[in-house]
Amino acid sequence: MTSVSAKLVDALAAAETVVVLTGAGASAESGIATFRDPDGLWEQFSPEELANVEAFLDNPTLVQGWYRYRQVAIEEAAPNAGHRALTRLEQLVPRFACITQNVDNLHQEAGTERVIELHGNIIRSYCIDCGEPHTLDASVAADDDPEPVRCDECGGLIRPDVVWFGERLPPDAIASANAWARDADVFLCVGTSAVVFPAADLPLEALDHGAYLADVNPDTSAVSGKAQVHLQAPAGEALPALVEAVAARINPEAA
Ligand code: BV8
Ligand code: ZN
Repeated sequence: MTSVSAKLVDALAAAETVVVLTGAGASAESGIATFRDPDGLWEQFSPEELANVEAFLDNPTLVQGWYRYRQVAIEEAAPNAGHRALTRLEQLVPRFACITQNVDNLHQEAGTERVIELHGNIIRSYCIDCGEPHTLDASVAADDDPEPVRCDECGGLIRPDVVWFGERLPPDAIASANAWARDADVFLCVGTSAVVFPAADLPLEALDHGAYLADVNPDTSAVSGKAQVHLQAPAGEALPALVEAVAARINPEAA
């Protein structure tokens, strides 16, 4: 039985506003590779080569192929117990927001209502010239067609609706995320190394505004040392146990 910290359960049970920031680790137990772990995406591919607009314009077929490859993995994946526990936590507390760096749509598929996507969503694509929404058909393997996928309207290149390095985050998403971080009574970091900005500023923003900060990560992240509690366990184990304890605290008769 994963140990849950009594102090964190107290803080969550008493909280008006709970905010969560998730990273690739939250989807690891759904079979989606993280970025920086030993077998992570950045082991095989480099962000410089693939996750920026220059690389895309240099070699659109390669970058489209890489996103199709990830889309296949994401379409085959299902939310894990960690995603589902966050959906339950949202139903237990008065105000809740899940801010995610993930582009895999798994929080939404787990039924979480308020999901703030900081880095976009891999399921959506659009034309870089006319902006027409489009889909990058994951079933078409990259090497089948050397020609990049183009817009039927204007012939422009189709790109995934994700935020690449060097690109501005969606202004409304980052503004909303900062507002929730400042309002948080409890701020939970789940499965993030917290090294990509401005997302990594959010837990610090919450701390500066008096939030109780917790980190759920089997390894040590850039915020573990600043957190009041570090649950060193996989999210799919730590979160169900934690939310169960909070539910029992909030309505003991239901427990
Ligand atoms: C911008 C979408 C400017 C695409 C992504 C300040 C200082 C230094 C650098 C910068 C700075 N400000 C900006 C920068 C540059 C850059 C940046 O931060 N670079 C870093 C690398 C130093 N930031 C940007 O470029 C941003 N844009 O600044 O624009 C601007 C402003 C105005 C106008 C014009 C321009 C854009 C950043 C977003 C890039 N896009 N993703 C795609 O997915 O393809 S980032 C991508 O990588 C993810 O979204 C995520 O954010 C990041 C990966 O981090 P994590 O998700 O945390 O994953 P990671 O693998 O690292 O860690 C996983 C963790 O989980 C580990 O700790 C592991 O232990 C843990 N774990 C594993 N298993 C489990 C687990 N935890 C729980 N349970 C488990 N089972
Ligand atoms: Zn177009």
